[in-house]
Amino acid sequence: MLNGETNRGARRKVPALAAAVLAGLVLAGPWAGRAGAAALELKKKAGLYDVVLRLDRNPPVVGDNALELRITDPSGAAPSGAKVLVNYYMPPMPRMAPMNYKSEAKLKKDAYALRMRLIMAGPWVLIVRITVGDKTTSARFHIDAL
Ligand SMILES: [Cu+2]
Repeated sequence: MLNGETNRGARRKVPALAAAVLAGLVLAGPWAGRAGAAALELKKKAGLYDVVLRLDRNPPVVGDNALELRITDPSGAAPSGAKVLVNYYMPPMPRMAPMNYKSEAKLKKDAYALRMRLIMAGPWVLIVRITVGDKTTSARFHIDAL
């Protein structure tokens, strides 16, 4: 009796579980790309390197933006011992004090991370300088902060 009830209960749970798994697949499937749209992702070349820039805010905002840079060489590997400097600035505007900042992005797991504080809405230029050994290459990105 108790077993029967348990089994019936288990049988009843199967469709619910299947539905949950399907919902999970749907969420991880086409919708995952949609969730990813919450971040801004841009891709550029710096010499031979592919640089993928990712900002947690899309559009970028006035204030703090978490910046991540994924750098790979033509074989798909991350360069070892790279120093990554980010120079971000607003193109000069009339009656605007120069807004030009430099900061080193620090390697965290597989990406170089930096908290970037944008103090004004409008266009910003990001120059990512990658130094490996005595060689420096750079990539330039354009973003608009709201
Ligand atoms: Cu400005």
